Amino acid sequence: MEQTVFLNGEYIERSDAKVDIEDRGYQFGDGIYEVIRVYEGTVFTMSEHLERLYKSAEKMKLTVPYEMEELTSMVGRLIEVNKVEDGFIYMQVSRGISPRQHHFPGKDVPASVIAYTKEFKRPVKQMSEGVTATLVEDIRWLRCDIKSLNLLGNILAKEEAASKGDFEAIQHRGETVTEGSSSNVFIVKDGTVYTHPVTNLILNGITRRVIKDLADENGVPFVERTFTVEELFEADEIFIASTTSEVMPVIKVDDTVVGQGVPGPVTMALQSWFTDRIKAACKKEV
Ligand code: DCS
Repeated sequence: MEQTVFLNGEYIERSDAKVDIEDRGYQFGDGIYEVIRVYEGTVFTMSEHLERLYKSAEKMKLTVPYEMEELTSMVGRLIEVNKVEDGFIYMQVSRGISPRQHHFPGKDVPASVIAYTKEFKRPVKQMSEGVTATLVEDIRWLRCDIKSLNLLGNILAKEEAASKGDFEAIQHRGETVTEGSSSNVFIVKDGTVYTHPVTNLILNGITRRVIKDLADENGVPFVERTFTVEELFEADEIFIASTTSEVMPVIKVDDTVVGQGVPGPVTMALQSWFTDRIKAACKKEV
């Protein structure tokens, strides 16, 4: 059966959803997006994602033409009609359709909003076995806090990793490790978790926030400070985190084996508390 998608206020079939060639999202990547997880038909951390969407919009002087409640009910409706069990919602807002010119179109041009759902299973095998990563120079712009559609830097990084058979690219600016191409990066040293502080150089990940919360709740020291490439290679454990990867152990970076070469105890504890958090969220909604 065809999937229903949301396109500027209408719920239509996927194959009927057409985007104008002068949409600024298409021509400039002039827009923002969110990926929101669904577990057992329940949306996970939805308000956090929507709040970040509004924040990204504000930072790029874009007006989202819907209120939070409207986006919330739109998400609910898409999940219902598409009968999403385990999957995600992709939502995108661009600066609308207007003849190509770099400066903003007039205020009368409304933003384009699209959303669709996809089935997606939790990556349980990779979560239990761990994945490998490639270290790459972070060549992105200086506003990585905005969840921009402009992902060329991230794409080139991910492609470099993928071409080597690795799951993720861990990026660094000079000596400092920033984040993955589509995830945040954490190291564990002597029982303490370290991750890049929330600045313009990383995306303030929602999964990162849940992990910080879980670490605090369970008495695991969690330190938000930059760490170096050298510290990365000397870490006891490394993991990455995102909406789709959850708490994902990294067991090798380039040719360097991390710790014992298997997912470490702190990573696995966080992963298991994360699963409990998902289960609790699902139960609450029923
Ligand atoms: N950093 C970057 C550059 C990301 O693209 C993402 C998520 C994260 C960190 C982690 O953020 P969340 O925990 O809020 O997901 N990227 C999304 C994406 O593009 N696909 O899946 C998640």
